[in-house]
Amino acid sequence: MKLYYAQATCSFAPHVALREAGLPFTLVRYDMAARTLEGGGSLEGINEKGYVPVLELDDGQRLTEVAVILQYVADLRPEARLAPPAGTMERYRLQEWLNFVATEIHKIYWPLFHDGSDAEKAGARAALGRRFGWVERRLGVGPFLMGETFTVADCYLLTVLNWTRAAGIDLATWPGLVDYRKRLSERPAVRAARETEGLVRRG
Ligand SMILES: N[C@@H](CCC(=O)N[C@@H](CS)C(=O)NCC(=O)O)C(=O)O
Repeated sequence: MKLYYAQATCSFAPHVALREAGLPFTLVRYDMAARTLEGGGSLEGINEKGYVPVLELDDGQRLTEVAVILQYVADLRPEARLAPPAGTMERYRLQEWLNFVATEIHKIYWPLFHDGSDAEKAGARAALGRRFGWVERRLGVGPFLMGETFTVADCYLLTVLNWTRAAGIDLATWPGLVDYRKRLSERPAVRAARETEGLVRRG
């Protein structure tokens, strides 16, 4: 399998999931600033929608959309317990989280990273703040979104929490989320993904 990714973007979530699952994969880097794809070609040539992540399967099929790629990866390695079995109520709970992170957090950042007006940026920060407060309450003292078990929903939430500083949001407002982010960042798969994407500060 091949994951098309861009540094520190939402593709970080499937990148971590692939490592958590212990699956073999290669990476192809998309440079968002230069709009170039490692090895040549264009991102649109890989995904007409023009964005990462794209997971290319060994038979050449390509899968897009973070929430779907995450579940696909989890289902390839059920013993890693990255998602409850399909058809169970717990699986719908996982999908509830994935959809929430995608539509109520991930996409709400848009004006903060794409030259939104000051009013749009303030609105986005306020909306994100309300959602972070709610997530913090839901997390309670449980280590992960689904309780005791780390799942692909955590891969996604961690990814979007990693953007707060760049978006001018002080995560310290939600100490529970600071702890959660720290806890997850210490996982070997997360460390390895950060290292590979060049996100580890040296010296
Ligand atoms: N709905 C898509 C959104 C993916 C998306 O927003 N990708 C961003 C990075 S987080 C991207 O590749 N942007 C390309 C660009 O801005 O050039 C998904 O869930 O996978």
